[in-house]
Amino acid sequence: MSRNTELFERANRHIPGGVNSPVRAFGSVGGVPRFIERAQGPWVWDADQTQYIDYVGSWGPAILGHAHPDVVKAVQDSATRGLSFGAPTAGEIELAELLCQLLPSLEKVRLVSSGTEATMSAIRLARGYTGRNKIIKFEGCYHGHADSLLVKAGSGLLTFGNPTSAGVPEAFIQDTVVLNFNDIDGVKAAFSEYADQIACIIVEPIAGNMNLIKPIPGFLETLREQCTKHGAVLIFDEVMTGFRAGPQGVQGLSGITPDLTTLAKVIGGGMPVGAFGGRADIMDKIAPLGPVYQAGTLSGNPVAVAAGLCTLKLLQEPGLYDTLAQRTQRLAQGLKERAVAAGHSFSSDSVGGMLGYYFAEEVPTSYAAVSATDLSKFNRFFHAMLDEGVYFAPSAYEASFVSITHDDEIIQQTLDAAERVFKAL
Ligand code: HOZ
Repeated sequence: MSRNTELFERANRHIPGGVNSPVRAFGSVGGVPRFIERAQGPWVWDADQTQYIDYVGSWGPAILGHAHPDVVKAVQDSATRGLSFGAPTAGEIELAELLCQLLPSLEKVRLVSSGTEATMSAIRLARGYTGRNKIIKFEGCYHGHADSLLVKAGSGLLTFGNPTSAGVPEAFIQDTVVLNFNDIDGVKAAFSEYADQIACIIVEPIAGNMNLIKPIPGFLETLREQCTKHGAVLIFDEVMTGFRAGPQGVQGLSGITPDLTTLAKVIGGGMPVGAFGGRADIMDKIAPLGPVYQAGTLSGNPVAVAAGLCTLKLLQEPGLYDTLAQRTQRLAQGLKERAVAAGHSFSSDSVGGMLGYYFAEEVPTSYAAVSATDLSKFNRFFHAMLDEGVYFAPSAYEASFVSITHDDEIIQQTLDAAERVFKAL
């Protein structure tokens, strides 16, 4: 029996589904999840010592490649000075200053420990600031697992076919208005209907939790315009795209300024850090300044902050994002060429270091369109690539991630493997 199988059987005895986060269970692609023992640069090794080119990258944080020596050293140095104090540290100020400097829409920012905490807190803040209850979210966007956001949500919920979670009382979601991603008219209609009841729109400005789905021209502009017109707060959930889609996330690429932004993943460099920030007049409603409560013992944890700071500083190397985007684009384009040459309906897309590929003629622009792609072919492709030593995201509803250590040779190896797989599929 393989060591991965042995570990999965053992895990299932005491961990529900054998995993601590659902998509990891390989539930939709089938088979045994790989238990990772170590990682370096673009590589991961599983419990059977099989080596893979990794395109999960911890779902985004490993943008510099796994175990970057400077990041590891920053963590080690910080850990020797103590793991957690439950009191403020200078490192938190430095990270907050850097985030505000890098993202002009942030005037103030609060650090938390995960993306879920960031989005949950941003929603509460938007409601507290506006004194309104309704929120708008989009089908297939995933904003973590806070109750009011688990309606028609992406990521693991789509992967397992239950877009709305059980255990969420109707009362908790009666104020969540769910619209179709990229449905400009739907947004306008919702504001016509609910006008001054809407506290906020929360959106992944490029969705990364129903595979990679970009906004159509005018969509983000409409969100901005409607929120401004009706006094609602526009929240860009850049947990996935922040410092990943580009140096200033989607807000930098689109030129659209949200009122609040949620961040996680890259800003922790692989350690648990999240953040929400934005306009000072809104952020000042947070306790201890204002009436909206939010707290956390491990918020701004010094070791996690050290990893995040080091990562963000390294990302400032001139040209890094251009190189990352070019390589990711080459991968996306190369996959498409090889798939089409082998006779498959296939499309692909990329932004910065995020990759999407779809067994469908056209790049999807909505949850419905992603669901209409050939999911069973995706699953067969995923496993055949795994056998070739390439570890893509184990769900057609997730984006894949490229790091700066995925150099031209690694991309070529991936494309060579994909060519063999497409021919045999
Ligand atoms: N929800 C994450 C991807 N969109 C997966 C988290 C994990 O399994 O680590």
